[in-house]
Amino acid sequence: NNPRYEHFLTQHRDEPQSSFHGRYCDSLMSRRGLTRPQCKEVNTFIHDTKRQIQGVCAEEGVPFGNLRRSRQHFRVITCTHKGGSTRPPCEYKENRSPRYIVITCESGWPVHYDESQ
Ligand code: T3P
Repeated sequence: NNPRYEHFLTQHRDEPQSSFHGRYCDSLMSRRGLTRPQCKEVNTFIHDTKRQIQGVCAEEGVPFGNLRRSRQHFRVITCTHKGGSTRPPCEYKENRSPRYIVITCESGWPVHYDESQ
């Protein structure tokens, strides 16, 4: 229905959390097409239901400038490119601490991930 929302889910939702035997970011960033033609620098994956994520655009979120910040922590993994070559294969470090998510909503649909806090 909403292509920007579908794109958001492809880039930012991984539920249930994939298991890649220790190479979570390197594997999932590649599988989701985020390492071609260049290694994307930073990308966060949210481990939760579509309903919970979309809720941030409604009562589960609060205004944060023009964006929405979640009221509660989400289980997220943020992948940050380790540096070196920007060409694949891409190596990432992982931050697994639960954090607030900050997103852009469009007509009640998440369409852009801004940051985690
Ligand atoms: P996109 O707009 O494709 O969702 O900010 C630039 C990109 O980095 C943006 O991509 C979102 C992504 N990003 C994360 O996914 N997590 C983060 O914590 C930060 C800072 C950026």
